[in-house]
Amino acid sequence: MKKILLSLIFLGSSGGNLKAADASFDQLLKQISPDVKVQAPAPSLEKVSMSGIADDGRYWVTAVASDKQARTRLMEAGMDIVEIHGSKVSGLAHANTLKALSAEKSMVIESAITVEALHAALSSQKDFPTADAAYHNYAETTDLLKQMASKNSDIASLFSIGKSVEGRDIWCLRINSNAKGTAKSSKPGAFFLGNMHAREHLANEVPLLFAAWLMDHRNDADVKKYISTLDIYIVPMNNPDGVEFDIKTGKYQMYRKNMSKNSDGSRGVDLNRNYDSWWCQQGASHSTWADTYCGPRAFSEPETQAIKKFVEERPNLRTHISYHTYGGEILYPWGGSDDDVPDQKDRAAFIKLAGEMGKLTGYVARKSSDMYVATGDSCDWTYEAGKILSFTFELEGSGFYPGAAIITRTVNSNVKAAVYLLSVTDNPYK
Ligand code: 0X9
Ligand code: ZN
Repeated sequence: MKKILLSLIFLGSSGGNLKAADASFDQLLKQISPDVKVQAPAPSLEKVSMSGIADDGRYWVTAVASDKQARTRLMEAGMDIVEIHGSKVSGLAHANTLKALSAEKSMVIESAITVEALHAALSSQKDFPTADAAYHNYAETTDLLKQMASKNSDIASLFSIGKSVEGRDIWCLRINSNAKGTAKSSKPGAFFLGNMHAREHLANEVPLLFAAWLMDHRNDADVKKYISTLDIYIVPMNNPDGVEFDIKTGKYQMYRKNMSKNSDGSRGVDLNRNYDSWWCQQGASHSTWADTYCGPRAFSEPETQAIKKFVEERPNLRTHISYHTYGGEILYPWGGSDDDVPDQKDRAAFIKLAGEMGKLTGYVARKSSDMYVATGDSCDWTYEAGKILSFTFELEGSGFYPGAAIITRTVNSNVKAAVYLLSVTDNPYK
């Protein structure tokens, strides 16, 4: 029974891949429709206390136990056998049990690693819970972006805007009929950014599948025009380390921040409090353990530095959406101040554009600080530093883990809003 349980755990992450390697936008959406038969949820390795942080004095032990009696003996000695492989068994044993076992000559311990190390070893094999397998993890997001770039190499290119704390590339798909990679362009630019908060997985799906939609519809008259007249950038996953941490046990961790190691050993900085726009003055915390920790200084994090550099190197950017979840809102600056932006022309454009995109999505348009004042906000910074008309989308849904069925409708309505933004990017004030 236990043996079967563990086999299922290992199969759970690789089996039933719903994302074909060369799927089109329509196929991708079909695959994630609610009708898709989802496998029974993979059992979680509760026994190993897979919280990702637990180190409770237990070890993952492999011991020699050639028959039932030997296994019984091990269990009596306190070992929790989880897996049986011929004459060997693996499972959990507390340090005190291990001490007792090694003192007994008849018991042969082959290896013993801490639960933390086991967690690290297993982490590469874990993924979204099976019911949410339609969501793209980092490797799947990377694969899909690479595939789009290679299949459409005349109009699309992929490059990394920098690396995360743990060294993952932060990928950017660029769509532009002549300029590729990091080559400069003077065409008006639109910048779509997703998933800076780890647990907001829908905020990766929307820009990622918007890219897939653009590739599939590249010959539609309007899309064709945008591809040849605009410089379009899509960075769907700004916080890949946080995303992977949130899903790697197969059970969501409700994790928000990046994976920086703070000086006191706690983890993470809130990337949406780390920008240099009234940094850490309101609605942000100096406490390292807080979910709204602003970091030791503005732009202390590689994930925000990458965006800073990206924006500063592209003065042609005119419009921007940063995708978050949840609540169904379209927010415009300021988020860090109760004031309105001083430029009346910009203010009018913010209200007009947010209102139009609100009609297409059903989201409520309002000034960001009307939700709450929070400084260090990315969209305040992109607006102030680059004069980019910047919007925070809080995608629909009533929780951070709304299930896979929400993806299709959210992507469809957001494709409309994103296309609208492209339609005004040449002159957002018209
Ligand atoms: O608090 C945030 O960073 C955003 N909400 S979320 O639930 N996705 O974390 C809202 C950002 C809006 N900006 C400001 N109010 N400054
Ligand atoms: Zn967010």
